[in-house]
Amino acid sequence: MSTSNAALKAASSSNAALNNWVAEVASLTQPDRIHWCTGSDAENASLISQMLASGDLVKLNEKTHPNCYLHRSNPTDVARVEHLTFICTRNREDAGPNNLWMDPAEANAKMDDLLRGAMKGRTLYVIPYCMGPIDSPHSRCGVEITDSAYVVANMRIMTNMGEAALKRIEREGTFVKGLHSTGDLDPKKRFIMHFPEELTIKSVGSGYGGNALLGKKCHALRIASWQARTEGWLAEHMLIMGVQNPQGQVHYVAAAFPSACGKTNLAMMVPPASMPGWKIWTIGDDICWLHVDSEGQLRAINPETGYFGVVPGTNAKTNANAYETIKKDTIFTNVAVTADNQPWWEGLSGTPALDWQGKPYTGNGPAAHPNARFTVSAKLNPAYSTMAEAPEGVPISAILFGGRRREVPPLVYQARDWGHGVLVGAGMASETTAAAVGEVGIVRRDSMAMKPFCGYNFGDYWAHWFSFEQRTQKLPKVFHVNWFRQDKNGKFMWPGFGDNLRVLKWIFDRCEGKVDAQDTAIGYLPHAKDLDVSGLNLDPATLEQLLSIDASAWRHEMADIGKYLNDFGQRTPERLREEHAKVVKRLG
Ligand code: GTP
Ligand code: SPV
Ligand code: MN
Repeated sequence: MSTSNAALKAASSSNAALNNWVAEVASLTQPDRIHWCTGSDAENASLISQMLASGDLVKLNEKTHPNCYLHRSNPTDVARVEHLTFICTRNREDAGPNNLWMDPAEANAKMDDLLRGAMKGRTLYVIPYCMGPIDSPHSRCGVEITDSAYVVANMRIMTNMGEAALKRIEREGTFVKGLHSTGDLDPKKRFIMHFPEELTIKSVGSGYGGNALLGKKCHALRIASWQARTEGWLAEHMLIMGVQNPQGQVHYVAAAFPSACGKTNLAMMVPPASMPGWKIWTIGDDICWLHVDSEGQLRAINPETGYFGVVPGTNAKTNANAYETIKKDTIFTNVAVTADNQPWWEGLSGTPALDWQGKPYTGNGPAAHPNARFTVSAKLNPAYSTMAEAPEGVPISAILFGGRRREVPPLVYQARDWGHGVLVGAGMASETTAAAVGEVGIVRRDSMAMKPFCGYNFGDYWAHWFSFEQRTQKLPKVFHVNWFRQDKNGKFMWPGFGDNLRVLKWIFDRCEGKVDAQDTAIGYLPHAKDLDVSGLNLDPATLEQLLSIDASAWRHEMADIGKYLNDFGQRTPERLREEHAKVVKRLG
């Protein structure tokens, strides 16, 4: 069958640019069929049964986990691949030392070679999607072309996918182009390429999460951060949550933690029993688009409609809301299963029968992959806030930065002002996790938790953050948190999870101007008496350690940050060096 004819016949949009692009891609990739996704229930049901037949999905126990499925990815394809992810700008400097770079012409040629004939025997799916509420001026649309039914099923949960998005694209005329093929899963032929100047993404050779669901990290962070810089807003790797006190007052908080460092858990947390009347509302768990409104208020929307969350560790104690949420209508990727076909992972009781690769579990190593994930609609979360659908977004009172650090950063501290806050975010570091391929537990700088996701030079990005001082007088307060301090025996010193609300309460009170703080060289720290530890079995010495700073360790930290800032040469804003110098001076 002639695919170019098929493409033209299948054209089902009034946008000529979109039809032409689909036809072009079809003639390059040579699919057997073209399917324009509508997002309907019937379409989803048909894709699911197709994937059950092909073995791409396994049905889980219908009694305990209704409408839940397991996808086992290729064992070489279980996480993001930062070493194969490129930003392809005309000028290399625009991508910056924080990104891998390739010349756009070279990258396009390389990808076209890999894509030629890649969809033979397969269906080419056209997925129109909208990141953000369908009626929000702050939302942005894209179209992903993929040959993976798993990608379609996930994009349906994670984005506003289908007819409404296509209508908006036809009305606006603009969209981000994302071309994805699973290829043959050969890691040597795997690349995730971004062309921010062309608003285009090309991804080949992986079917996994952030590599393949192009609306997520590729569009909503790498391409969107580029657009945001030109248009005057921010696209960030942040959760968004509402914190409500017993009097019913709500402050919205956005928090940037690196991958697998606690965003989903914080955004969905259940308050501890000793804090009655407090309530948490989830707006988003991974991505946040921030803009200044006409009153000068910084507001946030969540561009996603679902969660692609880390499964291991999730249980009724750590994250009861997530645990409840993923009991139905969930796609699990790379979890283990029990003898009666329930999904299983480390952190649950019971025993796994088959590991994440579907092999009998022998007791060696984890049964679920450490980066096993759930995909589930945000609306199933008991803490879901309908404000997640507000076209204008929610007003942000505080921004949190945080990493996974055994030592150095205290439990919480507050930046003196926005300028100092930019330094705190830029200087952030965290231990690497299983969310990306590579060694785990290595401390690295991860500015604003955007190291893998900023689509342009970090130097320019920091300058863009500073520019918000000129855009408004009403900027949120900035904090740094660290739930991951360890004692000499490698034990976490802070209980974390729901008990993190104790820290949020202090932050809440700082926003209200209700509590004072210790003025230290690195910023404002809580007085021990102001942190509510009632009902916690925390010895005073541990608390003291969590809330103090070691000047010598901090001098090292600041020296290391100074070196890091120098890596960006001329592009590092002078202002950032000044903020850095101020802290160095205060440390003496
Ligand atoms: P991405 O989806 O990769 O961006 O990650 P995330 O930031 O949403 O991380 P998530 O909330 O899924 O947490 C990842 C891991 O950190 C899980 O194994 C959690 O159990 C663990 N974790 C989360 N919060 C805490 C905490 O407060 N304390 C401790 N000790 N571990 C935590
Ligand atoms: C992350 O790695 O930060 C994730 C998962 O949220 S992925 O979608 O694979 O990027
Ligand atoms: Mn993430």
